[in-house]
Amino acid sequence: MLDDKILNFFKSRGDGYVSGEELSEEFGISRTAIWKHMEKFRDQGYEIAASPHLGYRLVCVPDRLTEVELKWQLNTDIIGKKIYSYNEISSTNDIAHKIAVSGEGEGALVLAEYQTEGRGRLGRKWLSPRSKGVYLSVILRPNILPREISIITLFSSLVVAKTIRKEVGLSALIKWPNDVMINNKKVCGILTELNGEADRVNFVIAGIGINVNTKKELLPEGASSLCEEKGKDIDRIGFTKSLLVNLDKYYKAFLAGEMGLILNEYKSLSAVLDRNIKINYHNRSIVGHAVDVDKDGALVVRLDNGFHERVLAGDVTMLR
Ligand code: BT5
Repeated sequence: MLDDKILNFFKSRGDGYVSGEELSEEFGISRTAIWKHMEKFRDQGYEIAASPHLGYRLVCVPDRLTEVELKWQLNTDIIGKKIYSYNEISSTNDIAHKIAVSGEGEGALVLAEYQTEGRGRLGRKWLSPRSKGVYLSVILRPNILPREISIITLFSSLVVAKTIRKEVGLSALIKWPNDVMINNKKVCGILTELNGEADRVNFVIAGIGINVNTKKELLPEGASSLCEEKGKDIDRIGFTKSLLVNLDKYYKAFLAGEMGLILNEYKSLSAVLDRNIKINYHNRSIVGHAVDVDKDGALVVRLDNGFHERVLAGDVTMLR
């Protein structure tokens, strides 16, 4: 798209000015047409300085997770080769599902500034305040069995925790099976959904919701955001790009059979292991000591009677 090409041309110049003449030669359009593009970019929230002698200069980009911004110098092999970015949709998982059914390939991403029907597990809701969080879904087509789907949630949560640690410098921990926590507050939830048959996976949708610059008042009890915990706003675009790079890295490690390494890293960032916990699942609840997460992503709990129980999904409460 011409708009994207012009924006990328600016970015390749860094802070420098680009003359109207150079732009019109580069893209084969008139200087009036260039001016119209600049007006359009400004309407989209780009700040563009103009000088009669020097030309135009890109001062800053809008805080929007668009394809052109995310793809700029994005160094990934699988994740984000295709990016569908929306201002407002029902749920990124639902749209990713539709796109995958119509044949879209692995690594395609769906992002939204706002979700009207953001979903959690078991019919629960995911609040998605506008332009403050990261709400994304990625289509994956791994060669796994349906019962192995927890692995996708497992490495996705590891990716989120590692990205927060690296980019924001906060001690994020993973609360099995699908939450990332900072200071005991939920900043991220993951919803992994599968399309397939009893013994075959067609595709998996990994949906990730992260509260980035969200104010606490807009979040439920017990939740927080990176900005609230850090005490300052976070660069949403930079953070998301780093998340995509890590997702690419860990997904490739997973495909290469390096589950042992992934699990070790996961365990080192677990908020649950070695704690006394209560798990609710399938209308029952058990109390015990969390001793391990196995290669299928199941939590292994030692019950008070000494027996061990493997749980594949549930809601954990920490006990003293
Ligand atoms: C989750 O479910 O935590 C999975 C959330 C996945 C959201 C992403 S956003 C992109 C993609 N598209 C979607 O439609 N979904 C995915 P669960 O473990 O069931 O937790 C849900 C519970 O978390 C809710 O019942 C609330 O208590 C709480 N919650 C809702 N919104 C929240 C938020 N923004 N931050 C923290 N907690 C929230």
